[in-house]
Amino acid sequence: MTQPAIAPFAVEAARADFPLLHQQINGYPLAYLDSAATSQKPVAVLEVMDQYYRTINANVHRGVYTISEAATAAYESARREIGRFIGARSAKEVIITHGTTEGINLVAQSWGRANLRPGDRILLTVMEHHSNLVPWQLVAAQTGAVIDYIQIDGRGHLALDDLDRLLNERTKVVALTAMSNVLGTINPVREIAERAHAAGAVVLVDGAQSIPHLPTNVQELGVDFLAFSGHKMCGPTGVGVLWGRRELLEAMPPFMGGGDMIRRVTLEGSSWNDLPWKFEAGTPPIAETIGMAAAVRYLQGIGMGTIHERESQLTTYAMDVLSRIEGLTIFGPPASERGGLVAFALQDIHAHDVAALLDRFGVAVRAGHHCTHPLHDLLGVPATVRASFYLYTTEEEIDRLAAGLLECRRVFA
Ligand code: 7TS
Repeated sequence: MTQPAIAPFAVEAARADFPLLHQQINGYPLAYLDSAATSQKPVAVLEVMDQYYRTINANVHRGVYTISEAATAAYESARREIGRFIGARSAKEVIITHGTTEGINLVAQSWGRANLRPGDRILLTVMEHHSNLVPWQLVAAQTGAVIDYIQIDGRGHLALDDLDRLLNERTKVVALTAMSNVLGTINPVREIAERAHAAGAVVLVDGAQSIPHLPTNVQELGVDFLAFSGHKMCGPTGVGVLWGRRELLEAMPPFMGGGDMIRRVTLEGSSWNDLPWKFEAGTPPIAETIGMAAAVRYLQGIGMGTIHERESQLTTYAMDVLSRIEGLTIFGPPASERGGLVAFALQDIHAHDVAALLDRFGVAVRAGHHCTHPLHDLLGVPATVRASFYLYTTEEEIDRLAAGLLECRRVFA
């Protein structure tokens, strides 16, 4: 019996959902290859946000009038939808933040200051984005805790042998990215979480790069905190989620003080609201949260498994095409072991020169250290060029990247 053919991914149909993609830049069709920095937004998200502002815009949790109640209902329903998307047991565990960075700072300051003592260890990895390094450096300085780092091996994987050496009863927290924004490495979060828990540590995962691209279930991952951003997953900027285990969140003090996060305030002191509002001081990003839920529905409509498969195809294709360019060095593991991005250096041509020349052909890539100084120190380069893909990326755009790189070599080398 023959296997049923797998339908090819309908990339043109997906592209039709993203108005921004259909424009010319410098006389060429835009090839947007910077989705790891921020993704483009489908009409479904734009329309939901427009509709919110046109019909029910009002502050939440305050008014007793009709449109304020509608805004509150839409905001709370969006929270539940985003929670279900990651397998949260309860919407109480879903804290709306302004993005991944805020979520990690929340845990470092609230959980960290309450739980870390001098000499306690914080375990990070050298491939972390600055937003999963600096908040821990701040809380280490405040509490006297010490940071250890898991190194990476020559293939760009975490050196898990380090775990045996570095994990011990002083390790109170392990914080790591599920997917590197430079190497593309997909980390074995579940295995690390099991080992961290066995040593008595809590585990925070930076899901900024993984949530938009990989199916994720927090119960299966077995972690304690997960932070991610709306804007990298087809949603708007200015909104994100911190998911945390209820027992941990219940025990944590507030991160910021202000309206909405309190139960009662007197001139002598205050008591706190219930979860999740205890951590949501001030007016939340209402339209953005509703937009983020629309992005979740959009991604689910396509299917996270389908998105991951399509990106694997694109990454395999890109690594094949790029590896044929003489003088080009790709950093990180093989295509089968990474998410949809490729960072590279082209001879010793500066990454910014490469990106600027590519822009002349309408090809948008990111150049720089991508907020990972320690990782670039380790790679021994000041900057890399990064092309990153999403469900709307085409092979033709990757071909244009490659053609632009050949032109770079001709111009600069
Ligand atoms: N963690 C990782 C792994 C990231 O890639 C990013 C953003 C963040 C955290 C921070 O997310 P934010 O939404 O709070 O800013 N990464 C990138 C990037 O690679 N290029 O631009 C932003």
